[in-house]
Amino acid sequence: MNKKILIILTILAFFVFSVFIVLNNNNKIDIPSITDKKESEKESESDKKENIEEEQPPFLDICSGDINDEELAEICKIEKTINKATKNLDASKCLNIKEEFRQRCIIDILKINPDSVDCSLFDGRNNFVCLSEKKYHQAISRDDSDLCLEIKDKIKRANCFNVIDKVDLHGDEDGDGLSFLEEMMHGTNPNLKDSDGDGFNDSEEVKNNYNPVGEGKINQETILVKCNEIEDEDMQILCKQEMDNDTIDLEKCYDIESEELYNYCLSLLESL
Ligand SMILES: [Ca+2]
Ligand SMILES: [Ca+2]
Repeated sequence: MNKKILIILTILAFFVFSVFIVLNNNNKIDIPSITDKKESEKESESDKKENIEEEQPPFLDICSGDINDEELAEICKIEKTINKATKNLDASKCLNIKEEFRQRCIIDILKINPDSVDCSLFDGRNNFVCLSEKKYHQAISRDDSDLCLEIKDKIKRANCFNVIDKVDLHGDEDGDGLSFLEEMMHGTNPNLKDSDGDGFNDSEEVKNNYNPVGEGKINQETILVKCNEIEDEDMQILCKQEMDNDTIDLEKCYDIESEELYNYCLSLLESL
């Protein structure tokens, strides 16, 4: 008997709860605030056409209406800004996004129209990424691998040749012991065994720390900085935390994940 009453009460409670949810949702839809109404009227007339074309992607569905979760609200804000920036091809909108998410915003626009982005809007790592990605997408959209050589990011440069000319990144066309990817990393000619014509082939020079595209040795001391030599104490700790062998390789500044250390690495590189 008690069990039956319990079941009936549970069903009743569920029913009342469902009705409450439905009514609540209907209220939200049926009674927009006056300002909302005015805004939407204003928008609906002029942007009707645009809105049809600018349908939001499905992931933004969860972002419509009131969001109570702070984290979700933040993500939605970023996604909406990126969505707007890419739709309008307006990279300046990416500046409204936190530094760590800005790169995705820039790249998303570059993928659609590389010519539309002014990379001077961005500084530091974002500027470097913007310039490299811009050249990469320009090269691909124009099917012009000559542009690949102008890409600053060496790995991206190799990928550019791989996509346009179908070059095998691990192949060794000139038989000098360096793969295509390695040739790109060292700035050597992948079709020439001895890029600088000094009588020593590229891989021999690289192995022995000689400059394969110029005179003399690569001076390791000028491109490596020991963490202990850094005067700024915080930076010294950061350096030890992030670097293998307690050493910053200035040639690899762009691979450093910490924004702070990355900027410091660049400042050292520029001071050489
Ligand atoms: Ca080679
Ligand atoms: Ca040589």
